[in-house]
Amino acid sequence: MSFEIDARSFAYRCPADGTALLLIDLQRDFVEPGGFGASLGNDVSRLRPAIKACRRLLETFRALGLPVLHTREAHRPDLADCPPAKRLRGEPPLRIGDAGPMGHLLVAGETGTEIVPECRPLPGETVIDKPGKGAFYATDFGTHLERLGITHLVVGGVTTEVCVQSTLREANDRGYECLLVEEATESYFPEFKRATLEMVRAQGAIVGWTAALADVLRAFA
Ligand code: C5J
Repeated sequence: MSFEIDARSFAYRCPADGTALLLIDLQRDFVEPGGFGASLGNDVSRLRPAIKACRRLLETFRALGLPVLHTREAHRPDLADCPPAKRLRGEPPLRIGDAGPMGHLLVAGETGTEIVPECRPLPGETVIDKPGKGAFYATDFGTHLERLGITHLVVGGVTTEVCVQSTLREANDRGYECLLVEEATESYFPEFKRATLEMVRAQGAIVGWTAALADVLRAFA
């Protein structure tokens, strides 16, 4: 059995026994005031629409019994996995590891790295803490995909041009067929989201596919 999604730039086909939902970094640090995203000067309210769309995808995949994987951008409390170049860049009021209203920024186990309640993982769903922007770098994400027999990833999360795009490119280079759900991803910069969607699907799906949420839900109904 397989699903066919009316995607851009052309149809996306994925097998029922090889497709997973991947939700990237839907953690409080990026979508709530006082977190890492806000410390960089961003309007975090811009990301909220993606949460609702990701929730719809979660409900659909869970109802079908298809695998769901979540990532969080989260460092070890001792920051041993945070390169100084990442921590010290720029002049933010709070840096990675500094104490803020939701605990130490981008540190595993702190309130800020909790996934938002709407998309909270269920027992049995894989959760990957990643120190980089891409989900494969310095994690066992690839091992989990192999264990689950995954070849196709339906993707949502934040932010579009940073962790989502990095992960799509890493996955594409490893041979995964990826579809990014347009309403299920957001950027602090609308023009970056638009450009990312276009560059992903350009040149005959050079990185992957994009599709409207309604078309994805219809295909899985
Ligand atoms: C960022 C992410 N934007 N999850 N991380 O720093 O996209």
